[in-house]
Amino acid sequence: MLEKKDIDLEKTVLVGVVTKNQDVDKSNEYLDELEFLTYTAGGKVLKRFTQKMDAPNPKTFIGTGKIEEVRQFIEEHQIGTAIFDDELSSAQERNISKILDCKVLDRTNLILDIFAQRAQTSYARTQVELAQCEYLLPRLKGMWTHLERQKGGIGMRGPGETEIETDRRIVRDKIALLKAKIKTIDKQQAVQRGNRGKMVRVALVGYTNVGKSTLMNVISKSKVFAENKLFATLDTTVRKVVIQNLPFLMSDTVGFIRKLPTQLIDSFKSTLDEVREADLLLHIVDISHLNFEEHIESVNKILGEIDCTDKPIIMVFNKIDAYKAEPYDATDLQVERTKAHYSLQEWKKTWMHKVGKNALFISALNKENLDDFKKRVYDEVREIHVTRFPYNYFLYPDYNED
Ligand SMILES: Nc1nc2c(ncn2[C@@H]2O[C@H](COP(=O)(O)OP(=O)(O)OP(=O)(O)O)[C@@H](O)[C@H]2O)c(=O)[nH]1
Ligand SMILES: [Mg+2]
Repeated sequence: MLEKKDIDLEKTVLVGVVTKNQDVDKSNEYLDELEFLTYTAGGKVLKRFTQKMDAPNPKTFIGTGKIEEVRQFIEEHQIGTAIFDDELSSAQERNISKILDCKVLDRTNLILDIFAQRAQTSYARTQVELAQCEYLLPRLKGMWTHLERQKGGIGMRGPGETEIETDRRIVRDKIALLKAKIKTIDKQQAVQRGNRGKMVRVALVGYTNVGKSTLMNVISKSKVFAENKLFATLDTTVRKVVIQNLPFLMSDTVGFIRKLPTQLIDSFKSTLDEVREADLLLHIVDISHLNFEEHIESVNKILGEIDCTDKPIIMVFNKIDAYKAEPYDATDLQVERTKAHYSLQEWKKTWMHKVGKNALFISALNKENLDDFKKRVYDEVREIHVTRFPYNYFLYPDYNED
């Protein structure tokens, strides 16, 4: 029997491309992630379409034959939404929705929509709304010309133009308003952060769904919302944590994702201040995810964009309980041994080689290796702490295992 939950899910199809820089496997991995995003947003995927192409079609993104194939499927299965993995121009979006006769979204739309659904506090809502307006503004012109054409020429030309302008002005005014609102809250938050004194600040960063909130809960015995969907956390939570007798602040914040819309990075700047002002970053990685190395790159790219690359970083590889290497048969000459066949031990070696003691392997869920984790964080925080309060040095002895 179908659960009610399943019936409520919106029916969707996904569309992606295979290009020179994106082979079939990569394209599939990206579509896996897009499917997870769709599920998080409240949709279920009935079919995926991919097309091999050198460059996207400027009018319809994919080729005319392919789009007809998608159209037929959509008509047959009464699908409400088609989701494209890549960003569509406003012209493409318009053309495609005309042909497919359904809602057309791209990856950015989808992420913005999830953020909008998930925003709990008025602060998060304001930031998401700002990102949505920023996304909308350059697309407004196209939307109106579309309507204009539908309504026909005479009498529409003048007012049409004016309407674009009025509409733009409304959105621009809204943007100004939202920015002012954010500024006010920022001031309050800066004061709050100032009140925390000189305590050492540690920020958990990482790709979405890697277990940041779970780890935060385990370490600080708090209750931050964690679940197996993307972007469970949008606001930043800060907790005081004490390891041995050394107190410091730990923050859990919004997760990153490949191609995080720039509008979101911009409007979440203040949420990300917690990361920017941190003394130490713990970069949490889901090692059980097939693409974890690419996730690390995406996170590093975003850390670069928010000027955080010069901070000390500890790499924390989480979910070791769920790590499975692909089975490797040494006698099979057809299959070359790759990283997918690495054992956990080999990954440890690789990363210890890269960053030395700043690579930890844990399971936040099963509380595995948490002592190693605590010890490493303790040592690092103590080092920062005693440079800040040299007279406190005697207070903090070496980490005591029991
Ligand atoms: N198997 C396994 N699952 C884990 C582990 N840690 C967290 N999880 C699961 O991973 C999922 C995501 O955990 P969260 O703590 O919400 O992840 P997050 O990084 O805070 O995610 P966002 O807030 O969405 O960015 C949840 O279903 C957790 O139960 C772990 O060590 N092992
Ligand atoms: Mg979280």
